[in-house]
Amino acid sequence: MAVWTVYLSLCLLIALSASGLEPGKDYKVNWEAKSLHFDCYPEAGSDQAKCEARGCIWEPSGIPNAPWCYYAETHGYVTSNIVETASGITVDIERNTDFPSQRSQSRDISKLRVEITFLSGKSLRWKIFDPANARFEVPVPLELPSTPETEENNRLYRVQIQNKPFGIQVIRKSSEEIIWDSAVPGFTFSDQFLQISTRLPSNYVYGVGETEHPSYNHDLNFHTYGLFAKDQPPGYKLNSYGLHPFHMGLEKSKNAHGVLLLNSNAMDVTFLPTPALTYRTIGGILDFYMVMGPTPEAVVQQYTEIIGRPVLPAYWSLGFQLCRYGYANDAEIADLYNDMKAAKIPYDVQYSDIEYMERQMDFTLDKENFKGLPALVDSMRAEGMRFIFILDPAIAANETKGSYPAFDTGIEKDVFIKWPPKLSDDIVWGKVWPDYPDITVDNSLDWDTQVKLFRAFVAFPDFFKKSTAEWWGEQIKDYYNNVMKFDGLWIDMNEPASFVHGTVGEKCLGDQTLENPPYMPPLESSHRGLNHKTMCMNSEQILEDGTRVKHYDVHNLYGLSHTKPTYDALLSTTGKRGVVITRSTYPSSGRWAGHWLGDNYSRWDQLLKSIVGMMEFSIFGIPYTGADICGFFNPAEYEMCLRWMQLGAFYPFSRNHNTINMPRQDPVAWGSEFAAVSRDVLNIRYTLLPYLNTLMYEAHAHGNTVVRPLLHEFVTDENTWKIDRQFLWGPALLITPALDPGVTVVRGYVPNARWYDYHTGEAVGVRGQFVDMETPLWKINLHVRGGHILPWQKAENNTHYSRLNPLGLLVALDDGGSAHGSLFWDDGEGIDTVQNKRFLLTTFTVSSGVLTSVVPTDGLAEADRLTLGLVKVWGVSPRVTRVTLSVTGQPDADLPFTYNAEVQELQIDATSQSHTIEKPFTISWNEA
Ligand SMILES: *[C@@H]1O[C@H](CO)[C@@H](O)[C@H](O)[C@H]1NC(C)=O
Ligand SMILES: *[C@@H]1O[C@H](CO)[C@@H](O)[C@H](O)[C@H]1NC(C)=O
Ligand SMILES: CC(=O)N[C@H]1CO[C@H](CO)[C@@H](O)[C@@H]1O
Repeated sequence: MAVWTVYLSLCLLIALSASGLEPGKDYKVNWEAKSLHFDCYPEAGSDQAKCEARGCIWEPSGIPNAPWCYYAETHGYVTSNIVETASGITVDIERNTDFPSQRSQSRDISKLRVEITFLSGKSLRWKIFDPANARFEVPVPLELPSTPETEENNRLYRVQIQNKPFGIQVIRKSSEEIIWDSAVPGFTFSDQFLQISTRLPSNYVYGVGETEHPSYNHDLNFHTYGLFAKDQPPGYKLNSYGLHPFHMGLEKSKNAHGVLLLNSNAMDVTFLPTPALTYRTIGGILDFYMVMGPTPEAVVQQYTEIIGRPVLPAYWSLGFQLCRYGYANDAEIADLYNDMKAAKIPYDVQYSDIEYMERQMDFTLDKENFKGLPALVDSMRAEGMRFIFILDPAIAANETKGSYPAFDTGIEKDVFIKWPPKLSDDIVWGKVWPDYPDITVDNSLDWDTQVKLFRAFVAFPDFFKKSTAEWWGEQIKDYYNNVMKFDGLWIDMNEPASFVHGTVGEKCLGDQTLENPPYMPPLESSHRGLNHKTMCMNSEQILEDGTRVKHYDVHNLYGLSHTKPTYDALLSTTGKRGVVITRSTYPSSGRWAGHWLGDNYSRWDQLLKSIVGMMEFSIFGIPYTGADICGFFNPAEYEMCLRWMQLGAFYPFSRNHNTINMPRQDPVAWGSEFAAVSRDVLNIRYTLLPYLNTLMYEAHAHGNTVVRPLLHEFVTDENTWKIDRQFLWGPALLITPALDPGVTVVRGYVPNARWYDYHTGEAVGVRGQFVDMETPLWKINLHVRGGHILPWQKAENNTHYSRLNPLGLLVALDDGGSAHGSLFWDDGEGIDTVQNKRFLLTTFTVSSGVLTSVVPTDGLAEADRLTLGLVKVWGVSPRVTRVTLSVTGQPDADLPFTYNAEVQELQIDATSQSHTIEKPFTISWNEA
């Protein structure tokens, strides 16, 4: 220990003198940060004796949250056999028995196999498992290359194995940087406690969810995040609805890589100033996937190639949406719709939360208060509107036999989760929203009493089983055909959430170390066990191949298992692709659904956090996201809600949603000024939907991000590495919202490019700088990047009508007078239009005053064709005298235009030509 400390001090002195810094108090953090102190006692209540009993080193530290008990240098495993082949490396490792066992209740697994596979030139996998006894492995199918990359020269990386302690080092060949380095103390592999740490190549690391983060780039000062799917509104250090053990890291060379730990047990991740991170999980195996980028966008493309590319949502789902929990009746929804129409605020989707159901039971309709809802749905749909209804997984169990088919048929088909047969053949009953029949609910009683007296027993379907997916699909189809139409589905409470802990009576059968494991990650209410607000961990689920697994291992997959059957049922029922929104997610959920950021609060801080949340879900491969605009809990306040409407107009999933018993917060609830600001900003959203939709296509086809952190476009500029108060739509639209009360100016970064003010079309004239932007209450700052062409359409009251308008182009020229862009267009709601090439893809280029279109894919049905409308060109400096349209086989046509010399804007109106854009065209402007 002493030698180690001296060595570190020497390093420190060398580092300090090399950097020209003087040793002093401020650098103490740095000193400790450079050391390799990995926490040997993350649980509460450590002391010297307990620490040393683990063979670790006790040394109090003045640095907040720094570990006082840390692993000795060689703690971990040692290698005993290394076999290298063209496609990977296999290593046998053994526990270094110089050190005692870590946790007596969690059996050490002393001999392990490590399998490293060179998946492709840009990706690799390392799997650490028990070769003697099969352990649980995550049953999520990944899309892996069929053959590994055996040609060394084609790989961006090299792998080195270190002994004592055993560790894997991944080196990026181009920079010789070690970007993964687990040759650090503390590696542990026992039955219910697995731990691995790695050094990070820089202080810039993003992702790991789902928890609320105050900034997009992580604070590395010893912050630990517990991860476990829970019905838990986001809050400081609280684990919420989903699990995403994925992060993106930047390197000193300004390259980026991504790492997934494919494990579905409860876990935690600690960020350390070394810089380093530690994973601790309580089951399964250690199965890592790394993608090499080298750009941040390429990281997401490669990651989604493995976990599956995001679904293409229906075009209408990009429209604005309104919801609240607690509409009193269908008349309230009808009134809201009429008020929105009168205020001319564009909107596409209306929801109903659980109030439309009879006693909150799936697949029922409240025939008293919502008896007019099916007819309202029909009439609104006839006007181009869409409906989305909520469904929870839990099915009520106390209805009279024969009166509730969802439960009766579920019993017949044996779809509900039960105990392991050796313990009981009963269902693991929970309680959620459904009420008992024939009772009068008294909302004035406290929550626990209400749950006890009024909430019915519920059963949780096991969605892994094929029979469950079929049963679920039948319920959805019957409801659509016999009760009410819908266009999308919203699945909630699928962590799964329960109002009793574990089961009714709160006594979980069987192995209690599953409910209260020997190591408990720091979770919300972890002192109450893993089953707090969910089902018992010893409940048994059955995978599609018949394997029996414990809820303990698959809890975090419940939402994912619920999502695909819901999406499949939506498609087969409606014959359209629609959209599914889910609360609980896991890697690959994006293949079937979008995600709203949960039950957030109506508070100013949530505006910024929603940007962080969206950026994280962008890299998790779920681009269709957004927070509840104006917040879910608590009353909203005028200015906050107005600023949130402006920000939310740029959420891919743009929905204003509110909880029960709160004052209204929809855009027509606040008077005419508020309605006007909402209308204006939503008109901008609707105008740009062809661009947003094209980005959604690029996410679906290539894995690009939609809400894009600035660092994805400007990674060589370190200023962008920390920016999370601004975001981009794709490469070209910069959004700088006002996020604080009372502001009239917002400070924003203008990255190094030519940018135009969206509202005026004028070039802003600065670049690579932070600037103060005016943000009066009516205005959100939007900038368009020179060099890009954005497709647009005039906004209408909903997308059914806006889609009929001619296609406009917004051409923002770069310094050299060039620009490019593209348009994806299909029927907006067909199934598999991309796979079946039933779409139009057009690319546009401008150079030297000539706009040219090229059509790589022309599979659009005639009915869905678009004509060319208004083309706006920004940054045209010389005066224009003539504009012509050329189409092969037709005489050139002169086009009417206007030129504004002050703004340098050329507006060309091609409407009169009725030119349909699947035919390539050229527009030329002659400059005087
Ligand atoms: C509700 O159903 C459960 C499961 O069948 C049963 O055990 C319980 O007694 C029922 N409760 C009532 C009030 O009917
Ligand atoms: C929406 O706009 C279209 C086209 O302008 C119009 O025909 C239709 O009546 C409007 N619908 C509603 C519900 O306002
Ligand atoms: C406003 C907002 O959405 N805040 C948080 C809501 O919850 C998600 C997680 O579910 C966070 O990521 C958001 O930051």
